[in-house]
Amino acid sequence: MQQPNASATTEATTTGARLVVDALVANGVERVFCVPGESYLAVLDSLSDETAKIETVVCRHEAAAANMAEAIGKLTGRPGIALVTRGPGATHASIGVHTAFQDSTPMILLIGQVAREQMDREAFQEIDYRRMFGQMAKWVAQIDDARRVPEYLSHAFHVAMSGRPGPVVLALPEDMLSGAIPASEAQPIAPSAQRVQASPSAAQMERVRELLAGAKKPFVIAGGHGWNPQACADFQRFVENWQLPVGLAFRFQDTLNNDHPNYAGDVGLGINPALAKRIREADVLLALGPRLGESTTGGYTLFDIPKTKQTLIHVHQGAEELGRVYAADLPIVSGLAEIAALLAELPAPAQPAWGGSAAQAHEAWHAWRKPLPMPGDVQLGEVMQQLRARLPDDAIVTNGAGNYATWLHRHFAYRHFRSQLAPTSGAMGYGVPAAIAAKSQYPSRTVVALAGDGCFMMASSELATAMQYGLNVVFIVVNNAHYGTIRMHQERHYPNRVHGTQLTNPDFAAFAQSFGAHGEVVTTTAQFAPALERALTAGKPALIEIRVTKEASTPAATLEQIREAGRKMRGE
Ligand SMILES: Cc1ncc(C[n+]2csc(CCOP(=O)(O)OP(=O)(O)O)c2C)c(N)n1
Repeated sequence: MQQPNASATTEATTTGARLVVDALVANGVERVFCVPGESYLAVLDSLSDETAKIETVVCRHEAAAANMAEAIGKLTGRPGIALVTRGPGATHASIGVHTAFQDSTPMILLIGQVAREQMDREAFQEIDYRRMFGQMAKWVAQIDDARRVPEYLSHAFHVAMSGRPGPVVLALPEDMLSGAIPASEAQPIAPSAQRVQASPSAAQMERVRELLAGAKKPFVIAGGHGWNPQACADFQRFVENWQLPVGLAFRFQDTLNNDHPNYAGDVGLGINPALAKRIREADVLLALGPRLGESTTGGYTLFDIPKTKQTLIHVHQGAEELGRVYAADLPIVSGLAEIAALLAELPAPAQPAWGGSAAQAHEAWHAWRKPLPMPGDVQLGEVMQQLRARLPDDAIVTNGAGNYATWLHRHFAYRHFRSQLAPTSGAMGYGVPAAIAAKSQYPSRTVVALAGDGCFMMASSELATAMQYGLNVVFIVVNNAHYGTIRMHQERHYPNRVHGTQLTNPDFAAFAQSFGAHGEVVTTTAQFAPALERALTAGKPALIEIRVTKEASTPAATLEQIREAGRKMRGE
């Protein structure tokens, strides 16, 4: 007698969760960062079958998990993956998505969503992520049909890495993840996604050559996401052949070795006035990769809007970014590796009219790097130079937002591609998780997280994550017992009316020790180098608290001077 449904009972089944994990494996994902939630238990369960291929790094806060995924995207050029629960988890994680968007970083945020049958009732922790992340993500989708998981994941990887890279958010309804479906009905898993980028045309390259060859005072600003070691090497060859001075866009200071004789400094917040002058006076400007956003243009003051005085060649990976603020004379949509390879071969004039200007610009950078004396017993500029002298060239140094970072940007020199992890979005709380992610990705590289006391406390619970996974990051906390950047603005606009910027802090060394990490305090410049040595050789995560005075507001100004400058500005 024939058995009813014999084939159905024996047919292999799969789940949405299994297909999600299969797609991660197919894309070579090595680790995911998460805070668990009941909404995506099925994904955790599938991940538990793949521990040989994918490490699950469990974090203490979703902001940190998302920042870690973002940092992996910055470091590797392939999307970092964060997994969070619905509502509260997704809202916490949103800062990492915002940073990935502003920094053009490939990243995928996977969110457990309420079950399909509960949707649109404002069920427990329900959010419509398409609306929530609409402006913040490059693409947001919800996968309602488990059979189509392979298609959505493949698209997510492609979108995150291609054109102008960015974050993708995928909402995964709980029952879609856990319900069994016949394996034969599911789409096959796509092969690993490839980055899709345009290349410039031969005519465009010829025009680049003509414009540069006709220049008297050309200048290059390089940066943006999308470089790789080969692209950087090609770029270096190009600027050497053409003897061009090079500035690096805000927080993309590791695109060219800063010790290179053509390096002119960073084009970011607190720019060297001599460099700003050089850029303003340039006749041909090649912007290679950066967006020319607010921080790279001195708050949109470096160039005329919409038509720059300089002949502008703007190369960007996304067409939508060209002409956004500045109407370029020669806009080029291209991947950076693609154009760098062609630039390396671009025939250069034997005796360029601007010969010697790169050397002058580099000299000016050296002068700018010399630390100025600051109030108090710790000279942060010298500390940054000591840090540079002790760290290997490929060490990764991370930071978040705060005036403390201006000493790093000004006095430290980045010598290796992707040795800087810092948010152009200006997000506090980034440096600590980014450093932990970097150490998990490159265990043999030295990783240092520089943070202000405010910045550090936004992610300090992740010390537990560093301990849990044996990730020996050195955390340096510059403690001035206030939100110094905001106090600076406060003194400038509302002199002597200090409100909402004071902080009472823990004993940071004891705090680190309570996690089992090494911790110590530095109160003079001379104490830093030996403390760094002990931290680097502690054999466990280590924290150095550097106590500085509030008066040391920026590398060039005291609070008192800022207050006075504010008064003058208002004509008081
Ligand atoms: C997530 C986030 N919240 C608030 C701000 C606004 N903000 C910018 S810098 C800053 C103070 C940073 O303080 P701290 O880390 O102690 O560094 P400091 O400026 O004192 O060197 C604040 C509150 C921000 N950029 N990011």
